[in-house]
Amino acid sequence: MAIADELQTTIEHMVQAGKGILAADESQPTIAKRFAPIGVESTEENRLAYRALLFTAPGIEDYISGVILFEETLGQNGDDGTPLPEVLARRGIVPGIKVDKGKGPLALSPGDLITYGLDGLAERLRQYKGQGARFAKWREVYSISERNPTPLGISANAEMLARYAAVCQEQGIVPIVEPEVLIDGDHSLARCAEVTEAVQKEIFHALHRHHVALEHMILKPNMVLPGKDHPVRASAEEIAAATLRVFRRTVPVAVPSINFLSGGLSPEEATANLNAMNAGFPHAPWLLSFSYGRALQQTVLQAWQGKAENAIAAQRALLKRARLNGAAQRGEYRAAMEASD
Ligand code: 5MM
Repeated sequence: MAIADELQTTIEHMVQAGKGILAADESQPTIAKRFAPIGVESTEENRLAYRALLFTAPGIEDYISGVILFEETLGQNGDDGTPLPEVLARRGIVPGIKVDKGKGPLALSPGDLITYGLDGLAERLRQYKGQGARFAKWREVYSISERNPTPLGISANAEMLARYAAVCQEQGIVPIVEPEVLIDGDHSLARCAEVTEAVQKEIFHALHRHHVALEHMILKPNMVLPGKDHPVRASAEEIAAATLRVFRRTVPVAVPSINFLSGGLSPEEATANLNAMNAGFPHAPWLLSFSYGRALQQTVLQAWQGKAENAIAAQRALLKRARLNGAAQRGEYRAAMEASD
């Protein structure tokens, strides 16, 4: 199949009304942090048990079109020996892979961060594709302070995202481009809007420079929110309006889907904010959906507690959040739905 056809097929499977993406690509330090509060040690066996539970949850394929995996998971097998990517693919869920190698300081630019992992990326993608991955994800992270992100931080991160996306498309892998402006800090919603707008503008300039086909990528950004220590909270409607104002100004309509990250919001807030976007702006030119990690998994971890006998309750918790976010994608979520199983 020609590469453009391959990319288009993957996009059509991933971008569907009422569906979103499950981010289950926690790196080893992050999954250890998620397991710690429930007293589960992050061993290979426990990570496999937990992720196999997620991927086999009955009914999630009605609301989840793709799952982002960590490299270790891509090579693991379920109980019957079926590779986990195949377990997902058989259910009509597209397996993807996080390909960045984490972040660190941007040299000579205090407060700015940069993500590593471009060296050897084409070879790694060929291997991941052989293991079943059809899309990839790369995350750049921006902290807000009075001076950050700096113009250099914004341009260096955009360049990384664009180079990654170009390598992915060359290999027939759909890139998820994830720029996360962090919620940490006491900045206002207006400051988050200003930074997010600058970040998005630079990214789309860079994608254009690197010949990335916008039709064959997915954007995974933060919502526009006040910092978590800001004294004034914003309603879901205010967040939706501020978020869409920024994305209408910056994201070309050729991009098929914007799948938001949850970024430390509670599961209910993440769902309500997505719903407010779809209910308030039904004619947005892109699908507005989710690619949540914590907001889909928090209740699952609480139900599971590392015990096999809790697996069914944990799977039900995942199905519930997937269903409610599927409803939010259609603008049909109501807070009263939280009371149902
Ligand atoms: C699931 O967490 C992902 C991996 O993070 P690390 O590489 O830091 O372990 C993360 O990239 C995630 O895909 C996004 O941040 C969205 O997750 P949230 O929890 O913000 O919805």
